[in-house]
Amino acid sequence: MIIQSVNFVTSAPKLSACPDSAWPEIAFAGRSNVGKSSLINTLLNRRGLVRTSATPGRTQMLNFFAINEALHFVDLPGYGFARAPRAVRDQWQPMIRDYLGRRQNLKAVVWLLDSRREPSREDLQFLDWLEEADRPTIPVVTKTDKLSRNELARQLALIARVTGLDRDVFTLFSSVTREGRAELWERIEAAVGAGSPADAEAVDR
Ligand SMILES: Nc1nc2c(ncn2[C@@H]2O[C@H](COP(=O)(O)OP(=O)(O)OP(=O)(O)O)[C@@H](O)[C@H]2O)c(=O)[nH]1
Ligand SMILES: [Mg+2]
Repeated sequence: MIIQSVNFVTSAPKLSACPDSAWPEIAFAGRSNVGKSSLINTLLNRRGLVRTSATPGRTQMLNFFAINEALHFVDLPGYGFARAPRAVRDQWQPMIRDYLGRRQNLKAVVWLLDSRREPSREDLQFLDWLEEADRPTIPVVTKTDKLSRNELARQLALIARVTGLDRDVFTLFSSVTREGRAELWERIEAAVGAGSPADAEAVDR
């Protein structure tokens, strides 16, 4: 995909506040600090577009971005941030489950796991919700630059075992080295269903 325009659209606190749009939509989910915002910025070649921060859990809403006036990316609020205020945590689960279960134009969820961590109870719960909602899922392992190839192979085996997924389903990604960027774009384009083979090769590198 050649990226001609990227615009922030809105932050929605619940499903009913999401943009009324027929554009296909791709959501990005994972625990707080897993690297969602960094990954979206890397995909879009826009360094500061999606706010990345060292303070986990700041983004508590569904953040919509318009790509080429044809596609929405949604940065979902991260889970696993125990210190968020109680009221915020109580709202999070119904908001996310509503969105996953009922958002019509949602084509796939890019699900991020940190390469250095064992998947948590919350990661596995989120995977259950994706399966319940019957959403196409694109699993990604992030921050691969932080591990040696040996360590990465070991972690990938652990992640595959704990999630019950085949290790080949994970795209390895780094926002530092940009490893995995082209592969992830291909998977996103396949999910959106837009891509002729020519389109897929035109990924903006
Ligand atoms: N080395 C390395 N650091 C990364 C990578 N991706 C993200 N980070 C760092 O990890 C921290 C969290 O990244 P974010 O992209 O803000 O993570 P997030 O999932 O959006 O976090 P929340 O919005 O708080 O849930 C930041 O300090 C990033 O610079 C990566 O691929 N490699
Ligand atoms: Mg973020």
